Amino acid sequence: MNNTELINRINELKNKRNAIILAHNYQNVEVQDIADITGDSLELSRKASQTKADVIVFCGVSFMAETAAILSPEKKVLLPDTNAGCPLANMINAEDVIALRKKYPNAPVVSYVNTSAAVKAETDIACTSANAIKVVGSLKGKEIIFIPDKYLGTYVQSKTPDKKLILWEGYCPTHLKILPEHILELKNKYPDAKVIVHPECRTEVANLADAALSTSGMIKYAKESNAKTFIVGTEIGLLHKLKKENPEKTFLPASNLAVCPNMKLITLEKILWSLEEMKPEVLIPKDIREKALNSVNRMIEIVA
Ligand code: CIZ
Repeated sequence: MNNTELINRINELKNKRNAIILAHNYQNVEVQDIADITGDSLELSRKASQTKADVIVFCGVSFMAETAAILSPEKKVLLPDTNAGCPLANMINAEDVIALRKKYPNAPVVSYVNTSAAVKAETDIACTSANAIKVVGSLKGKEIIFIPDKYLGTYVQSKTPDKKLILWEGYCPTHLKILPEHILELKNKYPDAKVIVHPECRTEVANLADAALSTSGMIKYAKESNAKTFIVGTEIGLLHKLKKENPEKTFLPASNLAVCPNMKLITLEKILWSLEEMKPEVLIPKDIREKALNSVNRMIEIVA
């Protein structure tokens, strides 16, 4: 089947199943183009939960599909490739969180959305890169356990000096591929360009940026800025949406190496198979889902 045939068949099945297709900002271009909604993981999961769809096809990685399942227990959530995991999320498990709590009994646990449902179930409150500073700032007490991304944690710490964050040694291998020399080289060539990077980047990279922002934050910044050229330090999939929404502006990837191999596992063929067979389904045990929902809802209450 060629792409047009694949897309026609996907659309037929999508209507038959009353399904909605969500694509994360880091997805393959052709997947973003057929999605009903594109965005960051929380935005996608929240918007999908407000629809009447019976089925969510989540084109992203597993923790994102789990977040959708946490917020939409009455819907069937499909992740077209079960190998689409997240190395950062896999760097911490529920037992690690329990051990951290024992070591720091008075410190609340904030977990970045890039964690499994089982980890979220053991934490007090979730956060995204867009709201982490607000979430941390809302908590009482000085010591706060922040998991699992040490670079996002370091960035949040720099913005919340009255708190003491206890960090976990987690990192995103894709964002670590962006090096300070990549930014400096491009900045040298395009001195008027604005540098926007994701806070999962190395601290030396974040320190060179005009702004460290989530993917949704970068989309907003690019739209509102008067600058004509942007050096973008995140997974290169985001450039598709930036270019589409701002055709008169230029977006340069900080590094072409910043490609998440897990995100790119989702293809049109796999979306079609998923809709044909109605699997692989994301299933979360009820007790874990309910506890994880508490930590997600606490975040939503703070940022809503
Ligand atoms: O929450 C998300 O979608 C992630 C992992 C990144 C972002 O900034 O959108």
